[in-house]
Amino acid sequence: MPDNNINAANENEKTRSLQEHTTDADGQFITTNHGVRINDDQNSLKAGERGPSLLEDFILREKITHFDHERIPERVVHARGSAAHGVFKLHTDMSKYTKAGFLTDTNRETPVFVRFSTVAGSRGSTDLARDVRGFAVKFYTEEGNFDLVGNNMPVFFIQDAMKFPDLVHAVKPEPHNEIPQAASAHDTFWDFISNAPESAHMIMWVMSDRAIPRSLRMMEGFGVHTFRFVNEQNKSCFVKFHWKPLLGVHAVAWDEAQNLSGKDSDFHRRDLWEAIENGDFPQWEFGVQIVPEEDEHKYEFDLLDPTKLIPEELVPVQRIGTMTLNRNPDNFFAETEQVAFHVGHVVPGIDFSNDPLMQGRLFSYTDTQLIRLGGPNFHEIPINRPIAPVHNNQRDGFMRQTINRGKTAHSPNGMSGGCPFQAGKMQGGFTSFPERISASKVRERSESFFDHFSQAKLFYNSQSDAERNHLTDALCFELGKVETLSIRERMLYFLAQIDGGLAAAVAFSIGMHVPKGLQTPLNQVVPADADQNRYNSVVKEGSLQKSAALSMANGPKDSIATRKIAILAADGVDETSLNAVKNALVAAGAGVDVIAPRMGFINGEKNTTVPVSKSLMTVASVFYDAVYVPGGMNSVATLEADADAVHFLNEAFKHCKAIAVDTAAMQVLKATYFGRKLPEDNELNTVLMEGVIIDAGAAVADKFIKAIAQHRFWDREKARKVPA
Ligand code: HDD
Repeated sequence: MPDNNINAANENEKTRSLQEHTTDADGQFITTNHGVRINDDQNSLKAGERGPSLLEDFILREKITHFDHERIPERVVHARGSAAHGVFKLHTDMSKYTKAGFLTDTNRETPVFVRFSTVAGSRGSTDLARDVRGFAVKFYTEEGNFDLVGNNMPVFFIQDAMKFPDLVHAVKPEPHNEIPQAASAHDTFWDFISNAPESAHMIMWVMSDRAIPRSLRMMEGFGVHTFRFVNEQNKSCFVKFHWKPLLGVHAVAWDEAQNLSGKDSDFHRRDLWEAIENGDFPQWEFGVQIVPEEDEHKYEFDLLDPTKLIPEELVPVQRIGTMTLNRNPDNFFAETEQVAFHVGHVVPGIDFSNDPLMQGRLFSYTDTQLIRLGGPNFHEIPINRPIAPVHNNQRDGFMRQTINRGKTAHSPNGMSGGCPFQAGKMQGGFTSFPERISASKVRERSESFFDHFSQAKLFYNSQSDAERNHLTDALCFELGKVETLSIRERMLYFLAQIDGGLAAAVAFSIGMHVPKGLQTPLNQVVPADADQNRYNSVVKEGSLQKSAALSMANGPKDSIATRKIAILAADGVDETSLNAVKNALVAAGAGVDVIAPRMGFINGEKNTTVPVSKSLMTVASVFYDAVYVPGGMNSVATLEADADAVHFLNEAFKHCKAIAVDTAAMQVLKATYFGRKLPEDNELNTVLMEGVIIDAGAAVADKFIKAIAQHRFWDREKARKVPA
């Protein structure tokens, strides 16, 4: 087959393998699982119309039995998730570093399946929890599946997999009463953290707005660990993987997140689904940071320590390809729920490092699939099947689907001519990088892992003022919910190692003082490896003080593509302005909803009808990125008197969103908390009214579009006076 056909064929291969297992009931008769047509699926078999049901009713028994067994255990972590199919297209050949085909052949398109998730909550929990987001990508490459099982944060809480069950037990709902769901704001989590100074850097990330993304489409992704690339000459280098979203990295406000959790706990899932249905395919650039093998010990941190990142100022991220998510799953359970990722799914050209967190993960993922998916044949579930052919002597087990022909299931064999053959290096067989190791067997952690606070400081110092305020507020919220005083105290001591001002601000909010030393000797409650000395690690001289890449404020802000804009209107609206602004927003790539007190249609002041997308009863400003109020005397009079409409604007203002108001709709603005102050309050006008655009008719559109592209006007929070 010519080369270009191979790519198309492979891309189709995955779709075909899924389609072979897809059924569509259109125009079909209902049958039992064994293919017998059913003539009545609504009534059980009874002895007489009013008599008892009969045991012989195999149709009833099959239906109920299958139903009784519908649930499988949810993932022990990352239970709540949403996924999509897509394609990865390489644009920069990486053969200098790796022999992985999907990273060397720029003509290939590699099918992918990506699952995003929260970590702590159960399967039905809210999308908007303050949490890390999982970002797991399965590449169906021609040489087998490569899973990049990462997160939207580049570091992790702990350095050794040995501590993972403790971390997870601590963050999950407390065992006695199973409270709280999908939240880290409780005693056990902070008890663990306060005793694990290695988590300092990750805590900065989790308390930052990265933990409350605006959209799954607007998150970065990271492979977290240092991996190895291995090229054809068997030369290796270290590599960190990155995903950079083309839509930029954006977050919601914490108050908004909490509000959304009640109003639409599927907010992220819906957003991803709808974007793909609308053809607004989310895209990420795939990036790599390459570190030559000889530079392994060049940095102040250890490349094997998963609580550290490599600042982009030290090693730039090279963008090498683009991932596009272009198809929603057909069936949530079959695909999103049954997909099984594993850090150990690598292909020739990619290898592991000795990061002790990664090493533990190499065991955990297959083990968890065995219990979650019920046996060793989960690789046969359509979503997990590679497009590369599978041949080996593994056999049988629960739910085996492959029908292996022939007499042999052993190797070496003569009976089958030695098949399946081992693939030598020239035939693409996987060979582990022959890293030289000479060491004693110890349960120890390397000294090079002991600096816990330098990068926590780096992160904190790299944030914009607004981001730092949000991070501080998040800690005040979380520790404010902690009931045990000694935990709060330890946390204040912990925070003081990162930034004195941060610790003082949190201490003030939770009504305590930052302790000078630790009141509770840690070695009484935790093993020696968390002793007080480890809290006192010093930022090394000459360290990088700031890294621009760590702040979301530095991201691109030049597009309103796929943003959701609300237009508030009622009967009598000035439809000319409404349509002009709406058309301009749509032309710039945004989605627009006309929202009115009731659904159906409203009449414009020129007597044309305007279709209504949603009623004020069913939506809220938290579903939108910005809001516009056109003129029209009757519409304005109605909205001014409508508490929901006024609340909509107040809330949008509180959450620092762009707001546009026609000069003919000033009455509505005046009915709001912030608009009431307009005429006399100049101090508010400058900072706080940034992002509030007042103009006549279509003239609003240009300024409004520029404002929406800014995402948020966080400076408004300085006043902290806005109720909503
Ligand atoms: Fe994990 C799931 C990411 C550390 C054990 N993990 C899971 C998922 C993601 C991550 C994205 C969900 C995959 C999906 O969508 O199905 N995990 C991470 C990252 C880590 C990490 C980025 C640190 C860098 N994980 C980690 C450790 C262990 C595990 C240290 C155990 C030693 N993770 C699991 C698991 C899960 C899992 C128990 C639960 C469900 C699953 O694997 O399939 O095996």
